[in-house]
Amino acid sequence: MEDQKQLDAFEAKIASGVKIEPKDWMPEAYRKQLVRMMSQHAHSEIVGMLPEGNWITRAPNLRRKAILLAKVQDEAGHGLYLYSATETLGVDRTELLEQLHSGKAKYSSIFNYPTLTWADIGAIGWLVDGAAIMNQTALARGSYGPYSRAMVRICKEESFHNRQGYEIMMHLTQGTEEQKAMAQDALNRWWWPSIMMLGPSDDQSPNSDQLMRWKVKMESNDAIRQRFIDRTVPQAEFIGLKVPDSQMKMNETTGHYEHGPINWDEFFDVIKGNGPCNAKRLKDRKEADINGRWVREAAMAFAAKRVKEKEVA
Ligand code: FAQ
Repeated sequence: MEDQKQLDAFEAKIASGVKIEPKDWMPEAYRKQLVRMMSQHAHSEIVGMLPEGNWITRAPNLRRKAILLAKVQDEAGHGLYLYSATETLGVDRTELLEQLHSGKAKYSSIFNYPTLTWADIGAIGWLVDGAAIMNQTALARGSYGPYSRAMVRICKEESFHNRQGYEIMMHLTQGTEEQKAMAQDALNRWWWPSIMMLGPSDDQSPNSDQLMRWKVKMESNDAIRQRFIDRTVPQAEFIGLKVPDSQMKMNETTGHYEHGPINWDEFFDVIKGNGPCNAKRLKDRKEADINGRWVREAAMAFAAKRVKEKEVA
């Protein structure tokens, strides 16, 4: 009986737009859903550093290199906020990282595709950050305080990422025929995975109902996907590129684009671990964890030394 009362009060709070904070009562299912979604998001940020990190040494000039370095560093920062926000739910990040490294935890499907040319870096900023922002501006209005607040800052940084990606693509499409072809090829390879990264269609999305009822997710996967398509197709046309979907057309009555069928078999295969780069991403992530251990240990030793010094003073 007490639980029902607590649940009603919790749901009334959400309905009136008051944020849920870490020490507030929450149903176990709400906590579990948040840990699942926020940790998958945190993992996506740090695995997402890998395909772009691959191009830092090969960026075409110093300006591009500095921008890409800053972007990849931002993704590490996003991971940090998100692991910290997840820890407010009583879970330890070491445990979450173990789940990632053992292959138990999911991270975004999109990062299991290779970055073959410099144009892929443009396509990631334009399409992947573009899709992520479309999703995350909605999540910034969500019910769990620490997650929604993390989204505000992350979205601001990702808006910059998105523009730098589009600017790379624009620059390439104004270049030689080869550069234009490189930009189109990147769009061809990244378009469908970017559409898919927004999650399975609503009829195959088991978590959406509960998450939307508790305002963790504010909109369905398909609704966000439609908005992303409506915004991105004209951007492609503006720089002389074409999305690789022969059925894409504007429906003048609804004012929305209609797209061809999405290959959901490919999506489910990638999230099961069978995408082109799943094994490499996991291997590189585990190596980064091992190689970074001494830095974490040194930082902890330094922090302990500072505490001791303060105690003496
Ligand atoms: N990849 O019931 P739903 C970024 C799983 S950040 C892998 O619809 P939900 C920044 C899902 O977990 C990108 N798995 O799930 C950046 C579930 O499995 P489970 C990440 C996926 O949670 C840019 C099952 O399918 N963003 O890109 C994916 O209601 C550039 C059924 O699905 C976030 O994580 C997928 N794409 O909706 C970094 C945002 N989609 O756990 C570097 C937060 C679904 O039951 C460079 N997350 N699954 O075993 C969300 O908004 C949601 O979790 C969705 C999925 C929309 C991703």
